[in-house]
Amino acid sequence: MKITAVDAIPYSIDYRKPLKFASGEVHAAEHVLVRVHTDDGIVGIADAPPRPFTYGETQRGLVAVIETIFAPQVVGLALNEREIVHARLSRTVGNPVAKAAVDIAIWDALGRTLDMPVTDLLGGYTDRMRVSHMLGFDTPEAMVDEATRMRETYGIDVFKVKVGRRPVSLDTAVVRALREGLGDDVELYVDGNRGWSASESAKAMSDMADLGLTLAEELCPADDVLGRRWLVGQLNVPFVADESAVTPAEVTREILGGSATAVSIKTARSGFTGSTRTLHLCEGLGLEVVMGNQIDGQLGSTCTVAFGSAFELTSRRAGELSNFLDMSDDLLTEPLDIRDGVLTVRPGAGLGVEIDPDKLARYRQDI
Ligand code: MUC
Ligand code: MG
Repeated sequence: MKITAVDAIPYSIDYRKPLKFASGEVHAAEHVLVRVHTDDGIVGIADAPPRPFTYGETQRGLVAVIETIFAPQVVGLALNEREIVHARLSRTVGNPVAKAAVDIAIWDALGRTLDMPVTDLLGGYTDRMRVSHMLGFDTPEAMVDEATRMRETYGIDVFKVKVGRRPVSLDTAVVRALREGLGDDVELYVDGNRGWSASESAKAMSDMADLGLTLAEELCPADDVLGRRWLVGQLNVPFVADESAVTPAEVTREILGGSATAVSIKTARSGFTGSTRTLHLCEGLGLEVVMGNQIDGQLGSTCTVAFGSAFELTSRRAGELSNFLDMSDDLLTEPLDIRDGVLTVRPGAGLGVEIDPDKLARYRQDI
């Protein structure tokens, strides 16, 4: 049960089509595979997707901080000493994706050691989540076509629409076209990645008031403290804190400050341990939560569905679980399968998935 080594392996897999949004764009999954080895010969895995435009972490930075700072802090600990792991990693400010991957790989190793699925260790509430698909910037026609294809092929009927361009009419036209093209049965919500000002956000939400949106996420920066509070106070849908509220302390600050009324939980940046803490805080505060997507591959999406299915509150809403569909390939031996708009948890010990060694050899960038 003792951790003997932690590897951080950079790899790159191209996207078939890039995902574009207000704070950046992603053309390739330049991620890091993290492996935690134990003295029993168990190997736990996790994916670390750097998002430089959001958190300042890069692929090379992830490898460096894991190898030089975090690995030495956890080697020698037992897999079940998770609170000690959390306390040691928390000494370092920032680096959320690097810490999350180390945490998740330890949970996976623990599940494999105990021969139990991680989702059952976490909570075991259900074994599935409805899927929400995230639509990146494009023309109204292309975005309606993509949503239609997702509905026809995978049964997905919940869509998060990226907004935050200028003029705001570029995006409000897209959301209107989606509502008209897909009808009233689909759920639509918007995510601005801080692209608009508070007044632009208010104008856009008022222009879209007849479109039945269910959530608005990070439309303007939380650092525009009074503007954001003014905006959130006038909306009649929950306002989701995503990149502004990564830790429980940040959630507390943003919610009590009136900057948000709901929270996006992303296992890619708070692991299973941090995500559990945030979730329980949200329960205590009576907040809605969304299981978000950090533009995850299949391993990351496996983690999101394992966590989201484990708890009642996280499984209420559709989770953002489908962006891996835009990747040209993946590392898993068996691809994830979205059917009838649902992704089920993989049965089996730990996360229940395996890395294909040939694919890792093809895509790794360190040899
Ligand atoms: C999201 O919900 O914002 C885009 C940037 C990022 O860090 O995550 C994605 C999705
Ligand atoms: Mg977001």
